[in-house]
Amino acid sequence: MRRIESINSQWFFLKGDTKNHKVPVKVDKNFQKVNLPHTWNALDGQDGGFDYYRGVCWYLKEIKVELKKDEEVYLEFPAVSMTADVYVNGQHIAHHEGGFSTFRVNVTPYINHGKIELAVCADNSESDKVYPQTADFTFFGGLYRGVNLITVNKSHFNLDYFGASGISVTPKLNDNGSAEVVIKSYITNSEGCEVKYEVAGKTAYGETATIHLENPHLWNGTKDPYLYTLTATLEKNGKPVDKISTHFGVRSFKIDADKGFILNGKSYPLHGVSRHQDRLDKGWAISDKDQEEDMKLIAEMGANTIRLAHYQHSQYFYDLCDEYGMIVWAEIPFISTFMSSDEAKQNTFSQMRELVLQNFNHPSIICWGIANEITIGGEDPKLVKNLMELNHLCHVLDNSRVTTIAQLSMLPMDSELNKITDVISYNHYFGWYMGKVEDNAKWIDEFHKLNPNICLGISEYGCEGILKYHTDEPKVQDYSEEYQAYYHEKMLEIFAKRPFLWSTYVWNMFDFASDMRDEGGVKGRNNKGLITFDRKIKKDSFYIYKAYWSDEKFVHICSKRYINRATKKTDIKVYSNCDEITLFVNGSGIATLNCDKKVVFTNVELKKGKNVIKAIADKCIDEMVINRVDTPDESYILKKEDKGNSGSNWFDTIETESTELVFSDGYFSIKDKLGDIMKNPKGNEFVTKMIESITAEMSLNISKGMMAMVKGLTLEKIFDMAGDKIPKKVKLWVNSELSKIKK
Ligand code: ADA
Repeated sequence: MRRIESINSQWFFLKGDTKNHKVPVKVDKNFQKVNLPHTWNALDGQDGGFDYYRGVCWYLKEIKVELKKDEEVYLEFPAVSMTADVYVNGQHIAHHEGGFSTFRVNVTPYINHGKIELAVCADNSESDKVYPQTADFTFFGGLYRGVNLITVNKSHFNLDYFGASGISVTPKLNDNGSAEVVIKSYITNSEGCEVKYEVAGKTAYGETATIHLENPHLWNGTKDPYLYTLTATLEKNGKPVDKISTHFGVRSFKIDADKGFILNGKSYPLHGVSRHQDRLDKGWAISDKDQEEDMKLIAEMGANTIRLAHYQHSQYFYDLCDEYGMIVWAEIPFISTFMSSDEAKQNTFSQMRELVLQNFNHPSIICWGIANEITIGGEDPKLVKNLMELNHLCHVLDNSRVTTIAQLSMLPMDSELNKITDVISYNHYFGWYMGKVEDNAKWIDEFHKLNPNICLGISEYGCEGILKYHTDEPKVQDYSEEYQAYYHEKMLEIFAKRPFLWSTYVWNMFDFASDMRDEGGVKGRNNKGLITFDRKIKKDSFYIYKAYWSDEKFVHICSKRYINRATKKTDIKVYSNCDEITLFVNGSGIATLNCDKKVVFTNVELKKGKNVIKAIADKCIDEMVINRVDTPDESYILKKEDKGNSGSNWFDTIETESTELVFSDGYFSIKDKLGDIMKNPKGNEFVTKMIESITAEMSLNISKGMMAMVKGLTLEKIFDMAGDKIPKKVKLWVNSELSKIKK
C-alpha cells in the first residue's frame, strides 16, 4: 500500500548558482542547512527596492529509500518557484516550468545502494516563456511547499499525469434531486487489477463507474458544506495494492446575467475577497497553520467566496475552501504582460492543464480564471488567440465548470474580449487610482445596460489603508484607515443595489509583498488588505464587511488608532450587526441609536486628556481611548516626501503653443508605446524626466517595477487611465515634444 512521507527536514541550500551551473555533488561551506518549506526571498522580497534575489539556487538532500518487492518511489513537489530541474546522482531527470503546481518524478531507476542523492535547481529569474512575467507581487523563489516521497506498488493510481491524483469525480445533480456520481480512475500497470469504490455505504467496481445517490446530501456553500468521502482501492489478483480517497460535494450552480449566482437552485449572492499566499517574514513558505488562520479570518468576516489570485494555491487551501463552503475562483498567472512566443503560449496551457486536473474534485471551485489584466500592453491578435485557445482548453478538460477573466478597468465595454469566457469580471479602482468611489456605480450600470446578456462580476476593487494614518476628513489617496473604511462602505452600498453582479471580490483580504512598491511611506508592500501582512490587526474596513456579511454579533468602534485628537468634539463611528448601540463616554451613557451596519455618534464632547469611549449592544462591547490634545498630531498625516511629492507645481509651468495633437511619420508621438519611446536615447531622456515630474505633481511613487508593467502601453492610454487628473495642455505639450524626436 502507498506510503507518503514528507521529507522536509535537513536540506542543504546554496543561494546562487554553482560555477558553470555544475550540479553540486558535495556540500561545502557555502551551503546552509534549511528545513522546507523554504524561500530565499523571505526578507528581501518584502523590503522594497525591487532588488530581491531572482536567480538560481540549489537544494541538496540524500534520501534513504527502502523498497519492498514490486514497489516504486516518486518524489512529489507541490510547488517549486518558478522553474525546477531535478537531478538524481548527478543525472538530470526532470524539468518543470511554473511555480505553483504539483509535479512528480519516478526515481525508482536511480536508487543506488538504498539511497538517492537529490539535487534540485530552483530558478525564479526573469523568464521570457514562463508566466508570470511581471505583476504586482513578489515572486518568491524556492521549494516553498515542501517535498514528499511517495512509495507505491508497481500497480497504482496514476501519479504521472500532470500532477493529478489519479481519480476524478464528477457528481451530477438530476432534476428530481437524485445524483449520479461519475468516477474515473487512471491506473498504472493495470494488468490483473480491479478498482473498488466505496462511498456512503455503496460499492462499485471498474476504472469508470457511476454511483447513484437517491437522496444526496448537498454541498450547500457556507450554510452546509457537506462532503462525501470516496475511497478507491486497487486490487491485484484479489489483494489490495493501492488505496486513495478524495472528498467531493454534490451541488449545482448557475450564473445568470440578471439574477447573479445561483447555488442548488437558489439565489446565492457571492461576496468575498481575494487572497495572496504570502505573509510577513515568510513569503510563500507558509505552514498549514498559517493557511488555517487565513481561512478562519475570511470566514469570520462572513465572505462566501474567494478569488485565489493570481496563481494556483496549495491543495490544503482548496481543501479548506471545500470544508468551509467557500465558492472558489481558481486561476493561472496569465497576468499583466503578454508574451507572444509559442513557448509562452504553451506555458499558459500547461499551467492551466495542471490547475484543472489537480483540482478537479474540489466542489468549492466553480470557475477557471484564464487571465488577469492581460491587455495592459494592448490587444494583440495573438493575445486574443491565446485567450480563445485557453478558454477552449478549460472546456475540453472540464465541462462541469465555467471560465472567467479579470479585465483591466480600461478595457472598453464593447470589447470582443468580453465574449471569450462564459462569464466576465472587471478590476476597478475608481476611488483610488482614478476618479471617485461613486464612479463604480455609474460604470456598472452602463455596462449592464450595454451588455444585458453578459454575466458581470467585479474581480478586484480596493484601496490602501495604512494603520498609522488618520483623519477626520478622509480623501482619495490619503492612505488613511478612515478613507479605506469609507471607500468600502460605499462599495458595499453600491453592490447591495446591484444584485445582478455574479460576484465581487475585495482586493485584498491581506496586505501582501510587492517588492516593487513604495507607497504611503511603506516600502515593498501593497497595503490594500483588510488585515495586516502579519494577520495581527484587522483594519476598520474589515468590520464593515463583517457587519454586512456575518451573523456573529459584534460591535466595533472605528478609528481606535486615532488616539490623539485636537478637537473638543469628535464623531464616533461604530460598525455593528446589532440593531441598537449605546455609547458611553467616560462612564456616562450619552445616547442609544439605531444601527444599520453603521452608526455615527456626532459631536461627542471630549475632556482634556484621556477619554474612555465604550459602545455596547446586546452582549457585545467595544472600547477605545481618545486623548484630547492641544495640537494636531502630525504623525497621522502622510508626509509629502513619502508620497513622492516634490511640492512643485509643475503642471502650471508648462507652456505650449500646440492646440491640437499632431502626428508626423518617422517621429514619436503619444500614440507610441512607452517601452518603444524609451528604447530611443532621446526619447528615454525626455520620458524619464516627464514621468518624474508628473508623478511628483500627482503625488505618486512609480517604481522601476511599475514602469515595467506599463511599458507596453501607449502614452495616450496612460493619460486616458489618469483621466482628468492630467490637464489637456500637458498631453499637448508631451506630444509636441515627442514630435521633435526622430524614430
Ligand atoms: C491590479 C492587479 C493586482 C493588484 C492591483 C493593485 O489590479 O490585478 O495584482 O496588485 O492591481 O493593487 O494595484
